[in-house]
Amino acid sequence: MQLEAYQIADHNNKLQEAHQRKLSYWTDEIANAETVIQKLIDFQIAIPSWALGTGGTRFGRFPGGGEPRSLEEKISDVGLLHALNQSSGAISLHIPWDIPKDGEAIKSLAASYGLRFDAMNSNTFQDQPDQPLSYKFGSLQHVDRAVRQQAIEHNIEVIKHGVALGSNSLTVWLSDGSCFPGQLNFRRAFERTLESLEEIYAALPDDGGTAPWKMFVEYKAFEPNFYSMTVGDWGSSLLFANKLGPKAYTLVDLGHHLPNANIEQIVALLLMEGKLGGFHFNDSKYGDDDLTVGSIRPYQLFLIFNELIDGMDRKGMNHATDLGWMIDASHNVKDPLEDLLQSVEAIQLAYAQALLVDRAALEEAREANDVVRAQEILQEAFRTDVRPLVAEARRRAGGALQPLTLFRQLNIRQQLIGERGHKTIATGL
Ligand code: PSV
Ligand code: MN
Ligand code: MN
Repeated sequence: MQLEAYQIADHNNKLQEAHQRKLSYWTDEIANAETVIQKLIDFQIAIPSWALGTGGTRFGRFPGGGEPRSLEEKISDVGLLHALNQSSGAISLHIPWDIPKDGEAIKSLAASYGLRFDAMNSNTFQDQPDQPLSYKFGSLQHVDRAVRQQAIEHNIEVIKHGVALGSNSLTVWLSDGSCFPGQLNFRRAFERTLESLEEIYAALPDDGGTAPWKMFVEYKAFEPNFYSMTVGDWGSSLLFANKLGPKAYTLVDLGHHLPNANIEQIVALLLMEGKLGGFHFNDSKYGDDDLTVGSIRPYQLFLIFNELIDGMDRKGMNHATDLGWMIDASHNVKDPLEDLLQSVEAIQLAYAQALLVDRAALEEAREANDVVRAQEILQEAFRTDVRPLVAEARRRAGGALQPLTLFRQLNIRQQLIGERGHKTIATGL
């Protein structure tokens, strides 16, 4: 199904008066309101193809109705999200969960919804039915050269799919590691992984006139290996990225840290080093919970954006294009499309709030060791209701003032169930 422009216009017309009232108040209050709105319009967040169906990454899946049955239907779902919020203009694919059979056709289908392809994700953390060698004891770190070679070739295959789709980045997340002390020689596992990554890195396409290809090395502290992870933290990811070269970066997935890690500090330092590549946004209370962005720790999300803006401004980076902005969230108890609308909005709110921080005053307070004032400056921004600015950005871009409300009013899920049936299961974990 596709949304018609009049459906969005009708919805916006009904809400316009109330919206304008709130917006006028805040545009009077906030000196840089116009800049914030413009930055929000330019800011696009990639939707993961594996989050369009229900199902967390662990235990049982409890599929809802009308889930996409093919890559084409997944693209159509992201198209729906983008029509509603005008901020989900990209899709991130996992191979082999979503193999494009005809790259050109898939690319133009996506373009018909205004979507482009963000980072491609390889998968050497599961064995596929037709795969000769097993990843039970790792992939790029494996003691057997033949297993490593298979995993390297898979990653190169993923790059090729990405080239056909117009993507320009590869995210490598490895489940490699060990579950018991003694199982693995840490140093040799690192060296073998580096060697394998070097071969994949060498296969990244040259510039070719488009944006240069990047490799994102995603770290994770635990799971599925529980004693050691070979790319277990930002330190090891940064080591790999530095050794690999200028096209390699660290990718931060918010759920991949040990409890209470100071993620905003990690972000600040990676940016300082020019090695932050992008994000997998989600939220968590305990571990890699993959919950809706901003549902548990919205202040942490704001503090991360606060560092991002500071760091990107200092380096003259373009907020919209110089980092990969992706969601990595998925679970059983919500409609996945509603969930993704919530996640995108949470990211936009944190971004907008962080854009309000009075940076000069904050630096002054820091220089004077005025801890109270520094905290007040941050919390003043965090407690500002930026929802009207985010809604205005959506409206100006052609989206809905309240995407979630419209999603429900139009009975979109019921319509998808009508088209696709009750018992459909999207591919993915
Ligand atoms: C692993 O937990 C991870 O965060 C990686 O990004 C994977 O690609 C994704 O989740 C799979 O769901
Ligand atoms: Mn991730
Ligand atoms: Mn994860």
